[in-house]
Amino acid sequence: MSAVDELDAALLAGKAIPQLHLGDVDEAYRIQAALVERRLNRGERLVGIKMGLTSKAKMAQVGVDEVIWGRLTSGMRVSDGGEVSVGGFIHPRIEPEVAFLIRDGGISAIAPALEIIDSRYADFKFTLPDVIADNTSAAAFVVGSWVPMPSNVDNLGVLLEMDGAVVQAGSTAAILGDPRRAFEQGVALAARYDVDIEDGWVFLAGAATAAVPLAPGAFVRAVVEGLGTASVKAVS
Ligand code: OOG
Ligand code: MG
Repeated sequence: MSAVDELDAALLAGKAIPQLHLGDVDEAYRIQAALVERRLNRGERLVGIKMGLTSKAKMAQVGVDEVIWGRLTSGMRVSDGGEVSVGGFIHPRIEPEVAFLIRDGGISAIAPALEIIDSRYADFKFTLPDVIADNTSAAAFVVGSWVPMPSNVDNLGVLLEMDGAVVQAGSTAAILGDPRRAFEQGVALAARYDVDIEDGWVFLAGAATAAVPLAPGAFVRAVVEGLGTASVKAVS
């Protein structure tokens, strides 16, 4: 089986595979593109891009210390305050993010967000090219209400709450010093890999804190100072 076949089978079956030990980043992005193409052929649409490992907390959690990017599809989007079915995932984790709304190649609004990641590799063990090929562990995401860009977004408090208790706390400063830097890098990376960013796309800047395991029954909320909240209920 090819890497694309293996990763797609793991996604569809909700069953982990051993890490692939891929060695080349450009090859890994080609695998990612082909893997996401399978989802598009099954009726999904591209709705945005996501950055990963833009904070030290995330880099430390998975032992990879380079910024990565992945593709977001319509099938991953969960409405704010809605339910996400996690039964088909392997070992889902959830993390607080900020999202940008893209218009004319720039940022037109910002929102608190949640990302659910679910590495298709056993124990979340992967090399940099492995995680890139696996579409940067993307599984689902929630975007809160869009609000106008404040003049500064480089030090907003970020909380991740589970069933009302704070389980992670951080700041948008953790995201490359300023999440707008993640946007700039993401736009540059997308151009390098021939991705045409479209109006209305969502841009996830990367988690500000480490991710936490997500089990059915949990109610999770991201709170970003001055922006509001994004929430989701995990169901089986
Ligand atoms: C890789 C995905 C990282 C983020 O926000 O840093 C990511 C992983 O942690 O499995 O989405
Ligand atoms: Mg993320």
